[in-house]
Amino acid sequence: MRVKMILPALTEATSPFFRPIKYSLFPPLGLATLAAYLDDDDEVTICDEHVERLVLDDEPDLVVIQVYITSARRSYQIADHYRRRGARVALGGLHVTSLPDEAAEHADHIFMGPGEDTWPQFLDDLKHGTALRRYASRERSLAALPPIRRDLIKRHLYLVPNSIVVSRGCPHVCDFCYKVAFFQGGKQFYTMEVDRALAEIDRLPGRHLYFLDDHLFGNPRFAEALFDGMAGMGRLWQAAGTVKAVLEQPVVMEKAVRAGLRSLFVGFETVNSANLQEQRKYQNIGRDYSAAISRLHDLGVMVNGSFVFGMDHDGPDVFERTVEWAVEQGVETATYHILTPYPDTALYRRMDAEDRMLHHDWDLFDTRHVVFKPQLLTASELEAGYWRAYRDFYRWGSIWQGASSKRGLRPRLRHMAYAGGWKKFEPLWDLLIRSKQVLHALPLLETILSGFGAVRPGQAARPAIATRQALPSTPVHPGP
Ligand code: B12
Ligand code: SF4
Repeated sequence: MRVKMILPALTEATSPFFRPIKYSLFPPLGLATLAAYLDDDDEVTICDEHVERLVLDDEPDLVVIQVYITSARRSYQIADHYRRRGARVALGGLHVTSLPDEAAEHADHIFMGPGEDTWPQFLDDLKHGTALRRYASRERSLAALPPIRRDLIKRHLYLVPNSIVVSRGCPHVCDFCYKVAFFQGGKQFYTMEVDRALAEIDRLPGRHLYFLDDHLFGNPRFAEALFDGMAGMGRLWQAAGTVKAVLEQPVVMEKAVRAGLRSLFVGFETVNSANLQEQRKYQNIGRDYSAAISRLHDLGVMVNGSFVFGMDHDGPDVFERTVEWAVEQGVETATYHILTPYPDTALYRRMDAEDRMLHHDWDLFDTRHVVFKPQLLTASELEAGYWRAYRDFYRWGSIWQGASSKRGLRPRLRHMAYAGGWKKFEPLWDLLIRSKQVLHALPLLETILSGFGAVRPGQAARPAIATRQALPSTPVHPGP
């Protein structure tokens, strides 16, 4: 069987004028995971439209498309095209799970939730001529996961080809997050077996890794065993975690650093605690954000702070307050989002019930546009404030001020290089992407930045850790 797997892109990612680096960061791991279940004699390709041109005049037997909300329109176009050409089309992913009826109009088969149980079942049904129109995931386990087909990934097109996920979901429940909707009907958080996770890490060449897990520290026992196993592997890695994990799991955190953790994406979301109550982000309420940041900095870990604007208690001063706070804390990189009610989340249901949704143009549900009526701000104030926050945080003056909060010249230079690297050199990134040389930037960055990265003994909690190299604090969603 000829199988074509596609990750369609939103328009801006394919623009001939400018391609933001964020779309060339990570390869399509979800599709490479599904490809692993195919037979050896199946002919399979993966096309990621963010980084390559999609050829549309071929004749695959089965087309598999991963649909995100912002790429839904493009995904449906491609699906309709291939169905007209006689191919069988399967759609799955986050947006299909949120709105299965919408997706079903463009597909022969749709899949809701993670694919590790439904996809092999479908392949088996297909062989027996009994494939269903809809599959909904119920059995949640990573125990029988075959090795991901990384051979299908065009590594040279990505800055961070070594992305990895060793768990699915998250133990928390936040109103604005896609997670509850995606994992409904089964376990909301589960991990690989530690040995399998270590084997997967071992398969990855080079030193650098990026864990894309929603919450790598969500199961402390698993995390501790994983980091113990990784100690001595000589890896340098980045991941996402919560304020709670930083403050309440000191031993796990130290083990993470010893295993190579160099930057952490932390969802602070808001500097306004009434908002946290409203969004049911209970794990952040009453936590000392500053203490978490100091703790990470003392360990030599850089912080990518993630913040959401537009919650009901946010007034016109929220942008300046948030930026000032992050700069004062010496946060290295910041990612801002406009609150976006994704369909089938608790937030969406509340906004819809209050008649506050402005439209359903999914292209604009990209966290950079206002798609609902904010409470204490107008939509244009919110959008303008969001862009201003980016400008203000990444001004040289702010970068300098953030760097000045560090002790010693090297940490300061490192801060300047990282923060500046993402936002001030965008034309250079664009050039590297166009010339398909982006992977070459990884060792280059490692080499340049490791000079700044060494923290002098005594400045970090553990000298053994402090003398190792550091990596850029690559944000998962590095800005607009
Ligand atoms: C890495 C990442 C990116 C990367 C690359 C994405 C990629 N190459 O896949 C980049 C930086 C480009 C990116 C961009 C954006 N992202 Co992003 N990203 C992620 C992140 C952190 C990890 C994705 C991942 O690899 N997961 C691991 C793999 C194994 O899981 P998976 O991809 O979901 O695949 C599984 C299932 O979905 C399912 N499946 C998927 N497709 C199909 C198809 C079939 C047929 C079947 C059977 C099953 C199936 O099976 C797979 C195996 O279980 C997620 C958060 C998360 N933890 O998932 C956010 C996330 C996907 N991003 C999100 C958003 C909002 C965006 C942006 C809009 C942000 C912005 N402001 O620009 C853009 C636009 C993306 C687009 N193209 O439309 C949201 C999506 C919300 C939604 N409802 O769609 C998420 C969930 C973050 C969040 N918490 O809100 N992102
Ligand atoms: S902690 Fe993060 S991943 Fe977990 S439910 Fe909240 S927003 Fe979603």
